[in-house]
Formats: sequence, C-alpha cells, structure tokens
Amino acid sequence: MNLVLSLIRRLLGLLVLAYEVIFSARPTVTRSTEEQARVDAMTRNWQLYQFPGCPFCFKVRQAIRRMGLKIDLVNASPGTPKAEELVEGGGELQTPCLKITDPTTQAARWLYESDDIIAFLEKQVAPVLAS
Ligand SMILES: N[C@@H](CCC(=O)N[C@@H](CS)C(=O)NCC(=O)O)C(=O)O
Repeated sequence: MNLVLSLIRRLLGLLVLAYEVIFSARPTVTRSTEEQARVDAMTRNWQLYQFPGCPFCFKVRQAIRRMGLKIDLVNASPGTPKAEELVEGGGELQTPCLKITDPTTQAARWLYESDDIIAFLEKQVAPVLAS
C-alpha cells in the first residue's frame, strides 16, 4: 500500500513538473524599474520552502510569477537538510512555507498554507506600489 501511495505521489510530482514547464505563468503586472526595485527590496529577505513536485508549492510558484516577485526558492524535499531546517524553524514538515525574515532583527516568521501565503504576498505588494 505504501509503495502504491509512493508511486502515485511520484507520478503526481512528475505531472506537476511537466505542467509547470509547459504552462509556467508570466507576470500579469508591468512595473517601472523604480517600482520593481521597491518590490524587490521588500522580498529580499523572504524565502519559499518548497519542492518541485509539490502541487501546493506549484500554486504558490505560479502566483509569485504572476505577481512578478523575486523570492528565493529553497528546495525542502523530504529528507533534505532544508526540510530539517523547515521543521526546526517553522515547527512542521509541510510545504509550501514562506520564511519572512525581519532585516533588522533577523527574527523569522514561518507562514504555512498556500492560500495564506498568496494572500500575504498580494496584501504586501499592493501598498509598496501605492507608496
Ligand atoms: N493545505 C496545505 C497543504 C500542503 C501540503 O499538503 N503539502 C504537502 C506536500 S505537497 C506536505 O507538505 N505534506 C506533508 C508531508 O508530506 O509530510 C496548503 O495548501 O499549503
């Protein structure tokens, strides 16, 4: 049974990868160089813990592309040191997780749940562009 589940998971992962290669999202926003620099400065200390075949991670990666954001992608595939780092920092082995580091204090906030991450990104980007 475990073998079947593992095979299904791998197959799903491959489908996600193939779909992402073919249908990689493009930015739906255009920004001036100055605006993009402001947005990039905001996201400089953010990292997305994820892994390639994870469908929820794919959803967030696509949203990041659509929003034209530069966010480091950290490969936290199960069994890797980065997955351990995720558990130590955030408390759960679940991807995707956005690590938001305060540039002044270096304190980190670990945000789980793909929908919450996307909502957070949308909420943070809008005021930066309005300022
Ligand atoms: N509701 C979560 C689901 C995330 C989820 O289930 N991620 C899987 C990977 S695709 C996971 O981390 N599972 C935990 C595990 O495999 O131990 C979301 O939308 O982010």
